[in-house]
Amino acid sequence: MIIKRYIVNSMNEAMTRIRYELGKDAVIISQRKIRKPGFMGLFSKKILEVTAAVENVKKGDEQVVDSIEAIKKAVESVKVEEKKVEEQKDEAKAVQNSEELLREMQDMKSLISEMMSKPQDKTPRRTKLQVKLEESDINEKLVKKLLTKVKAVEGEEDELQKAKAAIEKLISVSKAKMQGAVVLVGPTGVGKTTTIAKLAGRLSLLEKKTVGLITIDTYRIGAVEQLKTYADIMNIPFRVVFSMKEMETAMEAMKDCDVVLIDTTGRSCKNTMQISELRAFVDKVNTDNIHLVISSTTKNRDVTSIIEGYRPLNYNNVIITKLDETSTYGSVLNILDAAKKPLSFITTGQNVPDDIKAISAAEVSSLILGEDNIC
Ligand SMILES: Nc1nc2c(ncn2[C@@H]2O[C@H](COP(=O)(O)OP(=O)(O)OP(=O)(O)O)[C@@H](O)[C@H]2O)c(=O)[nH]1
Ligand SMILES: [Mg+2]
Repeated sequence: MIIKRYIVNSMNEAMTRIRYELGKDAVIISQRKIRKPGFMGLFSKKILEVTAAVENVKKGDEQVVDSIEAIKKAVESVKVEEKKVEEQKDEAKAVQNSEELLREMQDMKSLISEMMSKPQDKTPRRTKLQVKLEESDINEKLVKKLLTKVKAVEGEEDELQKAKAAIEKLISVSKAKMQGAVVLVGPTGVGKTTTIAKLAGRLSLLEKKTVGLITIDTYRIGAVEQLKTYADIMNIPFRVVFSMKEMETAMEAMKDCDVVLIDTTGRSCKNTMQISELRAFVDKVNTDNIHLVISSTTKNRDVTSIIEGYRPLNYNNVIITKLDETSTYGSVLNILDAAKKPLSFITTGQNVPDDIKAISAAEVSSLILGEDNIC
């Protein structure tokens, strides 16, 4: 007897193959619906397993051997089938496990995002005043200092008024007179020359003082045309000095001027050589009217290195420029607090001689707190 198993899509297909392979005498001994073996079989439609048998036409021993072989094969195929069913069960289990894992991960994910979106209760809430001070770009250290001061003040007035008073107390303005030699030092491009031109214009045109201009240009950069042009327009004496000797002669030549404004070329505050060279010139001038010029647009982080880098020049005033280029004025406070020197002027634009003024501590405070602005 020959027994053979067929995996087919339909009974028709089974019949055709059985007829062809086993002949017309073959009989179907079993049929059942199964799924395709393998992982993908789980998701496909069922197929048919048909087992058919036919009497062997061979005779004698041969027939016996064939029958035994056929039975062995049938047993084997049943075993294989059972193994496949077991494997399918395992795969189904694995799928179920990974689905569970996925669900757990999704739960965790939504839990985390829920936690992230909730306000962190541990960090103390920022008060309105703190937000205002921080938004004006006052540095962290000063914001803390101001908040402590505001808290310490007793009285009815609101926090903003207390803060305004506290800021005012931190600011000192200069009473320096524009008399004798006045030196401007500071980083490149902050507006030293423009400020000198503005001062020269005001002093000579409005205050009717006699003014002299000197530029210290040890590097012979030739960046003196700018000031020379202003000097020519205002009809005031102008000298460029390249050496200590020339410095002496220039000062001597202008000794009758009410004010001698001395411009310097920008130096890197990190280059101590350049700074000490400049110091020699400034010492020669022998004045206590030295102004550090610094821009209000200077990054907080750079303020300290500029303030400290120019310290050897013994500046005793600070001029803050380009207030028209910023919308927050906290940097004014940062600069003055770091320098511990009074503010002599602020500049508010490129127009010579208009865009310069001396400003009171109360006005600076109003600017910082947004009660006033420059433009
Ligand atoms: N917006 C604005 N620009 C200014 C102000 N002051 C100066 N500037 C401009 O800044 C640029 C540099 O000005 P300078 O006066 O040449 O600067 P400096 O400090 O003399 O520069 P160095 O001589 O190179 O060290 C120029 O384009 C000026 O017009 C200001 O108050 N506001
Ligand atoms: Mg200049």
